[in-house]
Amino acid sequence: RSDLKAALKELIPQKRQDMLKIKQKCSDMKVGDITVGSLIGGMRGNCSMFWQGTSLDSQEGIRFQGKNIKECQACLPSDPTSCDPSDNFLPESMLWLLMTGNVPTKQQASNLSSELAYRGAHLPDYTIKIMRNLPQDMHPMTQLAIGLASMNKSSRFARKYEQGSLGKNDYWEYTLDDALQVIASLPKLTGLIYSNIVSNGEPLGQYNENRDWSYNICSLLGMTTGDSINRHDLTEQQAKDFVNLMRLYTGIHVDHEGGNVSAHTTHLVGSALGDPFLSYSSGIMGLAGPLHGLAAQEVVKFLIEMNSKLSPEMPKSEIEDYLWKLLNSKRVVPGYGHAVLRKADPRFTAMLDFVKARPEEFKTDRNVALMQKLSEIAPKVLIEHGKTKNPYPNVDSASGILFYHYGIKELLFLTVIFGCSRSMGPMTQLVWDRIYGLPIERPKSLDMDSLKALCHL
Ligand code: FCX
Repeated sequence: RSDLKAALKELIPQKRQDMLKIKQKCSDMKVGDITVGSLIGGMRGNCSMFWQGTSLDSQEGIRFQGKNIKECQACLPSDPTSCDPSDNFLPESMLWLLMTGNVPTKQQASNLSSELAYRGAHLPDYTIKIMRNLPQDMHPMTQLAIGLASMNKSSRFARKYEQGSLGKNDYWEYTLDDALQVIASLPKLTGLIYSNIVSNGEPLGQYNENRDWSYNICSLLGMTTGDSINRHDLTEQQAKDFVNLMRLYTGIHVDHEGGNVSAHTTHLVGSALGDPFLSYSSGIMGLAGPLHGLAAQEVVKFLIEMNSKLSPEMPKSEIEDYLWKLLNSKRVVPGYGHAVLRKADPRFTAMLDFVKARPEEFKTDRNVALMQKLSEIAPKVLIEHGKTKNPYPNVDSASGILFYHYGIKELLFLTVIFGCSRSMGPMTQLVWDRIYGLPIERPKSLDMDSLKALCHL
């Protein structure tokens, strides 16, 4: 076991006191005004959620407990078994940072990684049975949501709550146990889904309790050289790079403050005291939408399709024409725009840096080349088009095509990898929701008559 629970126990009294003070002294303080535009416009700009781990600045992008991506890359511990300085930090380090607000020591990160590896080694029999019986062509995100929801049977929080023996102040401990179990189970669930899709359920790799969370995801996808089938004949270096891509991707997709669909859904369902399995299963359903998590897959389709229509040199004029045709047919350019961000997504920059650090690996990949070209050309076209508030690339414009490069060609599956990563932020928040004893969410809605009356119509 890691000492995460002990670290939280130390933090809780002060944090609870802070929250109590805020509640007692500032409950009537105004945060902002809600406009009719926001009411019928997806609540944009309506600041009405509390979210502890991350915040999104429209200009600078995501900050994890106040730290931007570069700062996280500089301070979060990486795989303790490797001495390669170019290794990305472990997502487990990020989880510690999100949960506690502190950068973990190497030992703390390593212990948390071991705890997750231990917890994730055995899925319940009934979950494995359910997963193995799902149709091969069922949407991978549906499979993931089903797998997670089935594990509610083993929820410690749900059991204790049902027994009626749990005081409100102690909810968080059982929620933390479940939350860590959700995160820990994702490599195996992901492996089961992928093997269901590509190999008739035959395992593609081995789960190793001595390896980190991302490594186990890669291994179970058949993407490591040591303990998996290595379906794509990856070289040692490619397999190592793929593990680092997985750590990078899953390390920076953990959270994007509270209002995005997957995080908000998890929080909302959890607010009714749903356990972490049910709450995150719902979040996964939200992530599956094409305007949210599925966008990475849309981008890959888009790049492949566009590449098939372009001349080999990919001239700028042809790319511009292609984009205009798309926009004139009222379709969106996938991978561009954002509900909050107003600059290029720093997560996109991080993915691009991964490519730039490996020029030999990517030099013949036309899709990756097009992804890079588009990031220079599409913003100008979108600005001229004049609708999009943010004409710059978001992370999805680069992420999927990198997984595709190494051999993950089953596009619908890409969002499952996103789902592994996104568990960490919303699960952190659920634990803190319980620590603070936050109530069920229940915003007021207005019907059409009330809206018309308000607008004097
Ligand atoms: N291409 C063309 N038009 C776009 C566009 C794009 N990439 N992005 C936004 N627009 C259009 C909108 O469709 C809207 O048009 P309308 O007035 O006719 O309805 C107008 O520009 C204003 O939208 P805007 O306020 O800028 O954006 P929203 O907050 O409504 O939507 C998303 C944000 C991300 C949904 C939108 O930019 C989009 O559809 N992008 C493409 C899909 C995508 O990449 N999604 C991933 C987002 C992200 F990373 C994530 O959450 O996972």
